[in-house]
Amino acid sequence: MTSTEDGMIGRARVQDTAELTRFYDALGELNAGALWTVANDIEPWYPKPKSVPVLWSYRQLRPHLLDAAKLVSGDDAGRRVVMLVNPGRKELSAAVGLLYSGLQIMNPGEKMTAHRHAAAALRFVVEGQGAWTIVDGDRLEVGPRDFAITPSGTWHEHGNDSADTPVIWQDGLDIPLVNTVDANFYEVHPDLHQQPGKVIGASLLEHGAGILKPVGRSWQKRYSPLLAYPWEMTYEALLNQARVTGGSPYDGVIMEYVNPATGGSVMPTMGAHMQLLAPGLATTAHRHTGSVVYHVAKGRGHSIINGNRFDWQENDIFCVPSWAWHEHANDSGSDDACLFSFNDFPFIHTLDLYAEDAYTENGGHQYSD
Ligand code: 1HN
Repeated sequence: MTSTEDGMIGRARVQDTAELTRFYDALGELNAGALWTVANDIEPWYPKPKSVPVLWSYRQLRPHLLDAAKLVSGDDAGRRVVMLVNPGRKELSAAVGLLYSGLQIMNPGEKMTAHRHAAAALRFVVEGQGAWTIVDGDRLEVGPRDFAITPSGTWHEHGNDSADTPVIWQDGLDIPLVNTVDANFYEVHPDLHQQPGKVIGASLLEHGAGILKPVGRSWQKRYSPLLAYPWEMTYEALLNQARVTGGSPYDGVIMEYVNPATGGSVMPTMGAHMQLLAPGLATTAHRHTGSVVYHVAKGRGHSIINGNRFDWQENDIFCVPSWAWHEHANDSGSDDACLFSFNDFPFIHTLDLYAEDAYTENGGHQYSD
């Protein structure tokens, strides 16, 4: 096993002296510093995220969302969102790692103006009928447990056509990532609204067949040409998969929402999964680089994240920071549980930074302390 002693040779281990303190001060005056004073912090033996595991209770947050719907107009807020803030990531407005998330509420009959930004977004619908979003001219109509994407640079605007019920959905964005690399841009649509195409849900009609893909339609973009992923198709795919395999020891039956043109992730910075935990299933712990935000799409259970137990029920949201041990359990003996999740894995993989470790009796077998 690798030693992780900071006093060993090979690690910075200079003791402070009065003379060194004067030396550090002099460097500081010149906007410089001695690497060995920070080396062990900026080169941790293994990832040490500032993010902590958090569970956001939907039951507790929902009344505040309804308050927000009364307190601010959609037009004034731009987007009426209660964001999910990780206590270790406040300065970045991140839910975990470099991922942002929030719960957005739209009143009956309300519609938001169109804009676009370099940051990419995704939505997972929680409740309400009548929700729609227009993404680059494609009008998508979405309901509970549907998943939709708003890739980087696409014009988007949303609304709720219901006469009497609010719509609540979860937003996920890579905004902390895009801001960290100082690459974000924002634009309001010159006409405030787009002109939608004639066919509703065109991307789903064209690219949603699953076993067939259109011939002669080339797609050069880095994100999926399919923008909406309905729950019914997703759940059916999971149930079919579960008839053939028990899935992964860490995740149960888990499937990735894909770009049907490539089989890869839906967007270059963020990916998304839906997983099914059979009644009574408890998974084995593992850890990996990359951050994940979970939404309980169905059922009840618990997850143990770095030794802390989080009990969850439908519509709760929780996060797993990079390199945190985690395992999930379905606490019902009769009903399945489904977890939707989104992550930064595509970005982590692009940079060859993915690492994974299975839990063993001595607490993991590589890079561990
Ligand atoms: C955004 O554009 C939306 O379009 C929601 O609904 C949340 C959070 C940060 C930045 C942009 C939306 C957002 C956002």
